[in-house]
Amino acid sequence: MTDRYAPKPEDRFTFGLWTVGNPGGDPFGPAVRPTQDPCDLVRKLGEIGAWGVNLHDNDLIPFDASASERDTIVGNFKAACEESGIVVPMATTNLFSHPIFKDGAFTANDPKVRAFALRKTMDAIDLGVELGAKNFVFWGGREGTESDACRDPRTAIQRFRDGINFLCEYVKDQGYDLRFALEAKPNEPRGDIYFPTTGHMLHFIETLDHSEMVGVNPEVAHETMAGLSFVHAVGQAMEANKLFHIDLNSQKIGRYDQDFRFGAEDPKQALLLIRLLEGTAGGERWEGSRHFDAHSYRTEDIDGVWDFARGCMRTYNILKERAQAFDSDAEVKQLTAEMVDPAIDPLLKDFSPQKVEALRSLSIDHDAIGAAGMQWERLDQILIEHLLGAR
Ligand code: GLT
Ligand code: MN
Ligand code: MN
Repeated sequence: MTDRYAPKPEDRFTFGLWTVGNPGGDPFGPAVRPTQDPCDLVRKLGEIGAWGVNLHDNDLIPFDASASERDTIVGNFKAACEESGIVVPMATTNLFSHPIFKDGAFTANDPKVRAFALRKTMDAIDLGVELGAKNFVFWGGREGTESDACRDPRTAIQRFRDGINFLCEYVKDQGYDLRFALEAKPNEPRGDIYFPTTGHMLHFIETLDHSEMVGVNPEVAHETMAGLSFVHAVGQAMEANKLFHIDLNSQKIGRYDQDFRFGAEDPKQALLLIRLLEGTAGGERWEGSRHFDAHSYRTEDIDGVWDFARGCMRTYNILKERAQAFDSDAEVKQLTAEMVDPAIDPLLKDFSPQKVEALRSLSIDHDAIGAAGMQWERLDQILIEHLLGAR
């Protein structure tokens, strides 16, 4: 019997080398799993049905590697990807682990640090393009403060803009086909990180010299840490044509960045997210990678890591089926049918003095409208029943 939830290449599921390779260390204890060879990770990803793998420069190439060591490592990695049918759709730079970045990379006060960050990122861009990446992520984990006495936040924003503008020009100058995706996070590892939410990033992007090359990479856990609706953030990014990449995982509100298995904490929100991405309620399907930026619990050994990875993909496909069932439910269609009033709708946009008059002369029974129930309780119960497989 075929498993209808089995991942297929067209599902476009991707994992980071840093996700399935996460050895389980945390601020209170060391690694609990052995370091895995990136080529082995890629082979295993191919085996379990993933489509792609994403990486930071230093997930593959050690920070201090020589040019010839780098070339050997990259050659072996490319061969492993080809053998396994795995692509590399996204790459990024590690601008957070080395102590030089302890007070930021592009926003650091020391120009030498900012120069080092630009150099390292250009190298990582070259690597990403060599591996076939079309998206390049910027997660500024160290771009923030504990004490704002050290820097005017306006200066930090200007420096970050200078850095991204410089790198956009680098990409153009090299003739690369590459876009940037900016990833927000409110805090951790810094006390506060600049551009804490996807909304902040969306505004910042509009101030760039080549804003058309730059979009966002929202992450479930990061938006949830900020206490915000991930579905709304992704919806706003999609509406602006700025959803370039997405980090799927799960997270309890108000905690550290948990990066749990997709769907583990809030399956209802995960279903609503998939509904948006897959366009089951109407609207265009989003065609990018379904990237899992998550890792296995620290309680697990290597087998548990692959249970985790299979679980991310399986939950996505189960919830996709549930979202399709919900949106083809006749009662849902009836409850959510768009209310159209040809006499009123044209008055609601494109100002004219005549429309002001027409709006003022409309007869609207506000008390009757205010008294009528919306039936969203009924609608949400139907959603829950689809989610639980009871309908
Ligand atoms: C790091 C972070 C993630 C980012 C990765 C890309 S690195 O694991 O926690 O949210 O997406 O830099
Ligand atoms: Mn992320
Ligand atoms: Mn995270």
